[in-house]
Amino acid sequence: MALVEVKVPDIGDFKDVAVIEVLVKPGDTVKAEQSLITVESDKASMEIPSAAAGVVKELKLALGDKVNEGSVILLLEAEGAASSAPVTAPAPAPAPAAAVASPSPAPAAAAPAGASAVTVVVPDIGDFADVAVIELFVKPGDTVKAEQSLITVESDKASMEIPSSHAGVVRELKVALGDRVSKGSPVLVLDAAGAASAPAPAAAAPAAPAAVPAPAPAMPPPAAPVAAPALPAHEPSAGAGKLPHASPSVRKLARELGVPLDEVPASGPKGRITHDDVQAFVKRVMAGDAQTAAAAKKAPAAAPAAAGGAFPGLLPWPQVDFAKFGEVERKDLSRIRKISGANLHRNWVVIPHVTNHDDADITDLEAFRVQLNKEHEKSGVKVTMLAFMIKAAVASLKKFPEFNASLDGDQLVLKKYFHIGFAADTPNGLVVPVIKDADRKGILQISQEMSELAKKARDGKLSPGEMSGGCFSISSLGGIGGRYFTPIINAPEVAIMGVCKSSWEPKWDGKAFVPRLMLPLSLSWDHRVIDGAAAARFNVHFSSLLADFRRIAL
Ligand code: CAO
Repeated sequence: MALVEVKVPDIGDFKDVAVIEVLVKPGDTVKAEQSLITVESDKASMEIPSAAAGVVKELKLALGDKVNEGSVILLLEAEGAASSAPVTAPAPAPAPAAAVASPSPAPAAAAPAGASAVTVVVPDIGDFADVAVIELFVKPGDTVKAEQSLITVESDKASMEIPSSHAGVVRELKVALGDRVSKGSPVLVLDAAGAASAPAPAAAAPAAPAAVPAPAPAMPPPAAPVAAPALPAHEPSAGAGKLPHASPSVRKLARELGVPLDEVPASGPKGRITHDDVQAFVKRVMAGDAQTAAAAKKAPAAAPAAAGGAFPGLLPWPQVDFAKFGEVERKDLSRIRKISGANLHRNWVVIPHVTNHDDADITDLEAFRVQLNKEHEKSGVKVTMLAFMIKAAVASLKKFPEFNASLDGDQLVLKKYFHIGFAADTPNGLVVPVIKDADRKGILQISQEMSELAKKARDGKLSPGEMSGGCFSISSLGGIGGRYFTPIINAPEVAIMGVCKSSWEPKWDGKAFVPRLMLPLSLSWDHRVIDGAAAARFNVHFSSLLADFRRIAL
């Protein structure tokens, strides 16, 4: 065993930056590449990894200290070193992910797109090329300042916020979540403040900074300290469940509001805490919803495999070397699965779910559906049971308004609009496109929209707008099979209808058993908002509408 000084490696343009987080303490065992501290400038933050594995003997800095390349972070009793004399750790072979991805501070370029319109493009972002857009901070109509963050991009090593080159009003977004961008890709078109008579330089012209404000791209925190190839990809990063993963502007917002980031449940990709998460946390606390806040505190940000003990008092997630038992293959989770997984996990943990099961007699409705499809064979529109259920959901929400609601602290937000989401199974995971204003649409129009949205979902082309604003969701496994299940509520909605495959069953009509086509229903509801009696009534009403669809008109 040898004592090793672990120092701040080459961190590019970062000079004299403050230590804002110390992630280890004396006695902790750390792995090589595990994050030790987070440093932050006014524009960016970065986690500094350990150059070696070992046990922390002494911290050589404290919160608030300013550090540079070469500053000593801590003394480590390094694993496997022969000498016991203090030595200086070798410069970490893999540079920290953030430093690898360090963007050059070149100004963002802009190009004119009309009298006063400028196209804000991705500036020189160093080694970042073809990186995914994972957060959009602005929308059309928003007023932005020069240097305000517009989007976050993320590679497999690090993430980075892209700032605006101009102040102005957003006219049009040129990117959507999941799009891939490189230097020069258009981000948005801006009606630039005072830009009408001041033509901006050509796109990607960082050499002409005079006409363009010079926003240095914000420097990212690396996605996780496991970025370096030295560590097996599947190895859970120590303490990953505790390290808040957030961009610099989110950290700044949290500091301004006094929000402890490590207590904020994350909804972003890779367990990233977003602006909305911080705001939602503040709202909950301000509303005094202690129960929700406490539950939210405990909701782990990441998948259980990475959470390892995120629930105090529970055993850590089992770490098993599966290869010991037989051949295995490791596959990264898709982006959609990670996002939906984090949302489903939060909803399951935070919402007190109850599920009521019932059956609807759809004998007559199925006959009508078959006839309708024959009549409209040539139109190319296929009507499935789901379209009728969307209409039945609208009528039921009208009769039971507390199902068309969302909790906001101590208040219930009752919605006067009727946007119905439907779960769609895609090769990359589950998404929930939304049929907007379903109350104003007929069965054929709903069927048509549904098939278009389902196709877009399968092709990975749904826009965020097509997946937002839902009031109530339907999850239909009817095309596949099964009997009943317990769907997870799609927060902030308060109920979801799960549907399985209909089957012919003998039903007693008072004189004889007759064959009836029965549709199994599973309604999950939020017990903070809805009571069991209301849920049973909702199901009975929903079933009665499907049993006799003329009742929809009542
Ligand atoms: N009972 C019996 N048959 C049913 C049925 C039901 N409840 N619902 C649909 N079917 C039939 C359809 O009529 C169709 O039959 P034909 O091919 O003979 O015409 C077949 O099943 C396939 O239907 P579909 O699944 O393509 O169409 P849909 O409108 O019912 O569903 C969509 C569309 C996108 C919702 C669906 O394809 C899908 O992705 N379902 C999975 C949703 C999911 O994963 N939910 C679980 C989420 S976890 O909470």
